[in-house]
Amino acid sequence: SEYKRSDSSFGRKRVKKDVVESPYVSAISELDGDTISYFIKMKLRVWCRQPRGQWELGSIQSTSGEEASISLSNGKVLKMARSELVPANPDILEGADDLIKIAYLNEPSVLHNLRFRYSREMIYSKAGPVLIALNPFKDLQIYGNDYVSTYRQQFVDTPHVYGMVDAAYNQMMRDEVNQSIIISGESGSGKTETAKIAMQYLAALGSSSCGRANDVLQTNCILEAFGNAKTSVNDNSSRFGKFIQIHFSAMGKICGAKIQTYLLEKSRVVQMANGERLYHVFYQLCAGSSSSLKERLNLRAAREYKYLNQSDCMTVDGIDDAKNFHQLKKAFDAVRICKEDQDLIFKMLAAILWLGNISFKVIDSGNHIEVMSDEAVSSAAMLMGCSSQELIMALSTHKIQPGEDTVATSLTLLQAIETRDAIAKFIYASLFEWLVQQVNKSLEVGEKYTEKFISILDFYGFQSFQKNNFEQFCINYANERLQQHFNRHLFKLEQEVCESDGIVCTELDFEDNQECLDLFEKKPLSLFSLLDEESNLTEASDLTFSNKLKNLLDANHCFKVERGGAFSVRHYAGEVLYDTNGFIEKNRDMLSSNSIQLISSCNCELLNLFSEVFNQSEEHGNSTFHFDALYSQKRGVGTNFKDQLFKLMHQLESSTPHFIRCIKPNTRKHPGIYDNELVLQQLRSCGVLDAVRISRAGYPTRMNHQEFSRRYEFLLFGTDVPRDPLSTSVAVLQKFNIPSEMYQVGYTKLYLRAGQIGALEDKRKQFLQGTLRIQKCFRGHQA
Ligand code: AD9
Ligand code: MG
Repeated sequence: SEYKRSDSSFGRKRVKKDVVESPYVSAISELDGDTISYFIKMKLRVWCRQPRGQWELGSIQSTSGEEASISLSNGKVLKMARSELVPANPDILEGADDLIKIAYLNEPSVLHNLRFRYSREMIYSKAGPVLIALNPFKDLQIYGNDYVSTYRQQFVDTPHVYGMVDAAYNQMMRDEVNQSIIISGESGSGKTETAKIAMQYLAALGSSSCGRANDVLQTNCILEAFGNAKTSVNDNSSRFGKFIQIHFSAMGKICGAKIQTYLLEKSRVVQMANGERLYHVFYQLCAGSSSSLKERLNLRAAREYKYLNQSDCMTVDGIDDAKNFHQLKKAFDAVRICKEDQDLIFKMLAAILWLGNISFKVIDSGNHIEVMSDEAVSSAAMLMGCSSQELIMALSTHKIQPGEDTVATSLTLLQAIETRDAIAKFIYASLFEWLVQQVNKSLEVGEKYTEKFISILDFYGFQSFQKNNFEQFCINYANERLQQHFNRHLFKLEQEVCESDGIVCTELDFEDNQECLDLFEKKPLSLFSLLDEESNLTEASDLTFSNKLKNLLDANHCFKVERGGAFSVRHYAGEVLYDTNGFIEKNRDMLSSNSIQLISSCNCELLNLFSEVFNQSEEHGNSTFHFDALYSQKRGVGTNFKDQLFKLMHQLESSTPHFIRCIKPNTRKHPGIYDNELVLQQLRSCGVLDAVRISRAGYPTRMNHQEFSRRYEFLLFGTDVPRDPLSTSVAVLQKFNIPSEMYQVGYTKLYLRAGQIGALEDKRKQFLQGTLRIQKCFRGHQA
């Protein structure tokens, strides 16, 4: 999973006048001639870029032309180009809990600051209004009841998920406005854990005698069993996006919840990469079911199922499948899924496992197949509620209808395998959807009880691998939408801060990604609409689709045709190359008419329920594509997802957002390791650096008047010190001739341009040193 990135801003519209030139570094961070001489004079530290991109601390000794001589902290002296140097921050800012407080905002300083904190187990930091969470990869003693009450009573204000959720809860109660907590980050960065920590805090605040809070927490166990799996990156990777609304009563107690899921990875029901697993629930069922359940399902050990044993990974360190199965059953009980329904659910899972064991014999010199009539067929048929013969027919033949007569032809090996796997995927995906519905029914709240809600979004982060498919295409589109929401919100927030503090807002530059969004969704010529158009043509293939894109989308600046039917999109987080292979098939998500017939005729309550979707699609002509009877203008998976996302955005937009960005400090899942490059690339793709830039554009340093006057008041020594902190702040600035364009005075805070606080700190140091000298001298004199 190689990350590629592109720093150019090609294809993005600038919507406001440029104030800060460089996208990631505030202008003042570059060392111009004046700053360099100042740094030499004051022996201040600078960051020096090393040949392989790392940064080292040093100080400038001298300069000649474009070259500077630097002494590194290890004693070495280097000659370096000036352009390879950026200023480091004064000591007092080291480990600042909010990146906004850093005077010189450049990449090495941000990275150093987070690293400094991470090495001291301070995994949470702020970037203005955004909470950054670095994955500790170990249990830290910073959660639980004691911490809940500490944050609830606001004894501390150090950054923490609890603090952010507490603020959201208070705002909901005070302003009666719905809140949302939007968590993003790449796989394994800690989104799901963070979401659970947030839910635990809410459950602690909002629990009441009805026990609803606990039921809401129990839903995690169910969704993780069915929607999470071990991947090469994360042992408990969520293979779906999740949006949960937690409803509160007027008294602030949890009274219900509603869950919406997105883009379940269907392919993981039948295949996975080596070293990975299918969904946890399959292993839980095999490891934890009682002997009577095993008997009813004709269940074997996990290693006897082909879907499961195609990977060499059956168990995961630290995951106890049998124990989790018992917890799953308890969670089912908690959300009132009755024993009969639980039995049906397990039956469906066992049916899928047995389907996977069905094998085929090639006959007719390789052109056709026969289904091996064995235990796998009889077990799968028994569990699905059909006869072995019916199942065999569906898996081996294909009906075509020339005129009135139905003719059945035998399938090829590949078609038979695809048909079998498509049935398994269909059953699982329908089961997942149905389960979410059951959970929602159980946690539903009557309108008269629910007042407001806090929702939590745990969605796949931006993905860019060497090969990107339809899944990445949908996921990155969603991230593009979320990014726009993020930018617009921060931008608005910054303006509100300025207005409420009575200062003039700096004109901000932020890169709007509307053109990229248009590429995906603006009809008639958008990626999604063209994909649907093509999916509706019987003769379509991935190649005809990519040709269509080439001819029709060339004008969009975010789009580029690549070789071999591929195309690339300029996303906010970099350019991504998409391989159109499989786009049409995945968008259609079709099932053969034989399979549809089989599922509809099974004597199984759940399968009958699942098959209702086919009737709907015939009636409305808009749900699923069919193998051999394509209706005109059906909506594909892509368009359905787009519509789902529109609804989600609408909900997010009508609530007050709070953003948490999860960062994975290393790919080895080890505590204590901090990989600069990996962190930097995530900070870029989740927009944290942009967030800091927006929040501090123009006037990065903000200090309230009390804080400022307390620290610098003594510099007014010998003059009349004003009585109120605001006037004291102004007097200090004037005494040191800080030019008026370098600051703004707000009602509550002072807003300083970058570098100014550093200059004042130096004055303070000089003054203190001077005082110390006088004192020493005085003592010496006395002695
Ligand atoms: V994925 O996109 O679903 O593959 P997530 O959800 O971002 O991913 P997850 O929350 O599952 O990552 O975290 C991965 C692992 O990191 C967890 O299983 C924990 O072992 C570890 N982790 C994450 N956050 C914390 C934490 N706050 N404290 C301790 C953590 N461990
Ligand atoms: Mg997750």
